[in-house]
Amino acid sequence: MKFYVTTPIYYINAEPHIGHCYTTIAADCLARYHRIKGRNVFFLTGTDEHGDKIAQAADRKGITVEQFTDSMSDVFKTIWKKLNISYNRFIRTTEKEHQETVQNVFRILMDRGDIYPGEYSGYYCVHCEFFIPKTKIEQNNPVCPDCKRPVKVLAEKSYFFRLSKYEKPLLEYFSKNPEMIQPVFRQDEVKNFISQGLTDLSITRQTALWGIESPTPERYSVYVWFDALLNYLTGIGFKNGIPGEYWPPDVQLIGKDILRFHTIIWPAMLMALKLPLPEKIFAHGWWTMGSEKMSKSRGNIINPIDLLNRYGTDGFRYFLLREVPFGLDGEYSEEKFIKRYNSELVNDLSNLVNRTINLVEKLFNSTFPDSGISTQMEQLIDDVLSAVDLCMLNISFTDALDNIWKIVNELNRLLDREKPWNSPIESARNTISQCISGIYIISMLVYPFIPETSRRIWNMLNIKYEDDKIFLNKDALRMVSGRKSGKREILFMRIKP
Ligand code: ME8
Repeated sequence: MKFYVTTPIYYINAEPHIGHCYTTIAADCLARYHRIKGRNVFFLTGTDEHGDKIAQAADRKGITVEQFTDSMSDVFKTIWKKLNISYNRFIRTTEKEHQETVQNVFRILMDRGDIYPGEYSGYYCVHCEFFIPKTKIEQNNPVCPDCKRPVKVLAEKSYFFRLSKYEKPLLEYFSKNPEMIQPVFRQDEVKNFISQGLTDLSITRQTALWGIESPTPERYSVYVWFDALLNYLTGIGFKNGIPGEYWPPDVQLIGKDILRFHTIIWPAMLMALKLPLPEKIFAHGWWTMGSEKMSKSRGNIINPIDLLNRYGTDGFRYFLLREVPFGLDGEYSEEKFIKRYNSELVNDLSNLVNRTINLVEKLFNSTFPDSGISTQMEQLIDDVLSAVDLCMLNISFTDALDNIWKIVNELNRLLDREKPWNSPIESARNTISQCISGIYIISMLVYPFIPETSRRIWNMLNIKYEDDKIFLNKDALRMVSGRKSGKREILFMRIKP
């Protein structure tokens, strides 16, 4: 079974911040989960490199736009490496293959009459890359209704995508497929917007500084969003109108800021191309700082590299996935970060593993005892495995981790209650066996969230896994018993608040 997951492709006018890391880590977590469930996963991310604001950013640095886009896409790749992001492809919209897709799609839709020439008259916000109709702008104060920046006045010949034609088909599709837009509370916003009427979309710019050329005699620049959305097709090898084996996407993760692009323009483009629509588009909330959206332009961002250097990749991944229910907004503070890190990673997980391996060394000459697993523990593991599966299908990372922590907490309670360091050896053997089996399952279950930590636990359990041979499988419990333990290490050290 295949699983195709995507993130937005990020603008490269500035460096990534926590918000970009959030979507990408979430997609990585899904990709890793579905891989260990044995699915054929394709995980696509990348960078959105066209548009005036990119050209202007290069200009400000005094380098060519090619030099700028090369160096900035490397900045993104470097941070994804530090964050252990296991993408299958990193796509750049400046790649030749992508330009071909965009021009190819443009031609197909023109041949079908879904793209036609006309004239655009209205406003354009370079920052939001958005055409704004005259009715949405106050004449004496022409600023973007979203970002409040001054807008450009446009009156130019342009090609249009016949978006209005898809008003009814989109509404019909959403009522027949209520699972597509997630979380469900976002659906009304989209449906209401469509019901107010869709106008055809200008998809070329005569005066844009930097973009893909339209395959028309005038050679305009293709509108950045029309270009960017098509990355999801190029990324999996779209050729001559055929998208290949991974189509359609199983999950497309986005932030709520770009919901309408992904749930109106994008599905309408796919309908025009006569391609199946994505199974699920999930719009998560925003990380805020002092109640304002964290954003490059507001300058209220947390530099992820600082956090990574201080607390490590897995602490960072864990916090982002655990702190806020996926779909809602969340306010970032270092205090919250440290609190969660110390209580859940240090006190619960790290201590459990350290205590257990320490007892294996002391009581069992560093050899894992092997008295099987109790029916109660097996029941708990079974329950957690099914609960986590459901959470991951529903993209509910917090609930998945809550469930995994049921095993962590149960094992800590077991150790506190049974005190194996102080009990007859047979009883200690039984307690430690439960702990080892439980820790093994925990190490598999946390792998999508904190993969480096799983590797460190596997080292202590003396198990070696190749990346493509990790399977979430309860039967593998038996492989631990009878082995020598590996070198013990502390997984997470307490942070002083
Ligand atoms: O919109 N909290 O790129 P972009 C949570 N290139 N997530 C955030 C966030 C925040 N404060 N800030 C950003 C674009 N994000 C287009 C996309 S796709 C075909 C083209 C995340 O660099 C979130 O995923 O502005 C959001 O949707 C995305 O970054 C916007 O990134």
